[in-house]
Amino acid sequence: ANKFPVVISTWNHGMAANEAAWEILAKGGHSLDAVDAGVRVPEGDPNVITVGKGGIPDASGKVTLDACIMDEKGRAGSVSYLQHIVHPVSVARLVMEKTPHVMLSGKGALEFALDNGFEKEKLLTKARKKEWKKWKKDNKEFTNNINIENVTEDNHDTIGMLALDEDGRISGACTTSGMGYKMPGRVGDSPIIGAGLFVDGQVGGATATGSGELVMKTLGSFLVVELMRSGMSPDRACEEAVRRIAKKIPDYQSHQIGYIALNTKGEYGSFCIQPGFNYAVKTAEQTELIEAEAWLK
Ligand code: SD4
Repeated sequence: ANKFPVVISTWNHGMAANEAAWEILAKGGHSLDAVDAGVRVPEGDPNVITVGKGGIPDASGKVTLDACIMDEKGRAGSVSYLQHIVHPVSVARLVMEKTPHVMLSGKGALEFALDNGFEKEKLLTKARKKEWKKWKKDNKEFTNNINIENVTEDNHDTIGMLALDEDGRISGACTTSGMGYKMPGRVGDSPIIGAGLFVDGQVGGATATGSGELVMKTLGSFLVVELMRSGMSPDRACEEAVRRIAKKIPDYQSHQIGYIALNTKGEYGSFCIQPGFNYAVKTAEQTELIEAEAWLK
């Protein structure tokens, strides 16, 4: 029996996102439409506090979004440091489909979005503004702290999603407001093709969540896909990419990274640094939240 369609995505909010993706996959739709629709759910949900609307702002109180998307043909689109737009993933998709480029950033990305019918919206909600004001009061001196306190509990909501449709086409998307209270101008791994997300139509896809700097330094998602190309299972490929971080990055123990991966046979897996990372899986028979195996026990 076919192990697909299948969709997987990071964290608890992946459950609702998978449902939206499944509506498209169940009808025989394209995985690209599925991941776009899927990750738009947390992007539009003000209670998901590190994706889209309602995301935690940077240290200066601005909500700046990073996102990317990739399909089975290896096409890719990305936006970084995008402000005022609720659905950066859909802007990234337009970059892929309507421009000769892969990535648009900042003001240019915003202008491109507005020119293409996206509306300017307020992304900083009252709740996030209140928390930010308190954070500012308590942290008069800004420390560029990207360690574990910033990526556990409430602040771990980057969504990365991978889907394999009925016709065996794989696509992926990744979208985030990034590390909470990040340095103004900081861009993480999520919009970087090969870091936060990578898809190869012949092999599979991978996506990352956690301290983006560690993922960028090891080009994690690309690494996971290349390991799967050489024959590793999704689980072991994710583990090996975490091992690479543990080998190369001295203070990795104070960070969380979670990888998820899906191959073109429909097999999926994950691995993380710290216990506590989970991901959502949806197939015709299965709707499940799975606890990832961790490097540190
Ligand atoms: C970033 N990787 O901006 C994102 C943040 C994240 O779970 O995934 N948090 O570095």
